[in-house]
Amino acid sequence: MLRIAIQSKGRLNEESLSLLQSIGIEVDAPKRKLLSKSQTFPIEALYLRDDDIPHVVESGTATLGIVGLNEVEERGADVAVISRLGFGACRLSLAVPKGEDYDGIEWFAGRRIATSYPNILRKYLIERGINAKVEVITGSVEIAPAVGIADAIFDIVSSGSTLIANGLREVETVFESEAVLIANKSLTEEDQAVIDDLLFRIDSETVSRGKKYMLMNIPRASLDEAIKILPAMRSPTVMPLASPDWCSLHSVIDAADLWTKVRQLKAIGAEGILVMDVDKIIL
Ligand code: PRT
Ligand code: ZN
Repeated sequence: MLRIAIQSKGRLNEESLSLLQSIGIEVDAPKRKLLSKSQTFPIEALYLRDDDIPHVVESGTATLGIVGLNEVEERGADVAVISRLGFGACRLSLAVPKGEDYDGIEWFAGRRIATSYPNILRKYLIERGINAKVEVITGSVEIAPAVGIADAIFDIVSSGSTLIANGLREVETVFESEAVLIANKSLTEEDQAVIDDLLFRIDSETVSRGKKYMLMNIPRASLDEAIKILPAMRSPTVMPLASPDWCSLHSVIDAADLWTKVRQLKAIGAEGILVMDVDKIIL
């Protein structure tokens, strides 16, 4: 039975569990239980605070963990990052009060920077030869300049609205993060086989995320142009229709491109366009 550490509550909890569910692994949500065995896969979930996950995986108490890459980096955990999971995206950035005349990284020399990520920040400052004072605070870092604890902050940003609400301006992006799957570095053969299966399933899930299946009727005369608009995994599927002047074209596209593609295809005569969700893509 392989153990996977998952955040017990907080931003990554729900998406970690729904990722497992989407690849056929059902585990009970963390109510009162710290551990929950899956009935559908040889795995058990261990629910923890995200701060503890890198160390628990490094020590082998859990073989796997789902956690923000920022936590792995900050704690300097000696674990293997085996997959980027495509959710929990954020960045660690430096921000200054918006009225400041910021003219580059030198601005921080001699200033106080509040953060909950002192290790990543110190490394960044040392690499650039900036001598600043790092003030470690946990929680509500964004209010530090307003209350006079610091001149600037180094914190997690996703939409940026928290910075704006606190009169701060993001000036340097230091570290890009997302949720990752981490593994202990010494694995048994049996663990490795289970992990290979898990990674295969996760890859299929990540590939199909944000994809749409699209089919339409297209005049034969426009087929070459349509194929240029719709680059599929290999190339689009073309099927004949009863009328020899028309064919049916099928392809998988990024959902983000949908309306641009629809406009281009309509312009070359596409009709009866059908768009469907993609559940899984097994490459
Ligand atoms: O209780 P536990 O210790 O487990 O959780 P936690 O409170 O330490 O962490 P949690 O649940 O807040 O975040 C877990 C992980 O989610 C982080 O380590 C990041 O990897 C990731 N993540 C993604 C974020 C954000 N986006 C995010 N926006 N973590 C925090 N934030 C904060 C941000 O600092 C700001 O204060 O959310 C606020 C809103 O951000 P904006 O920019 O959208 O306004
Ligand atoms: Zn935490």
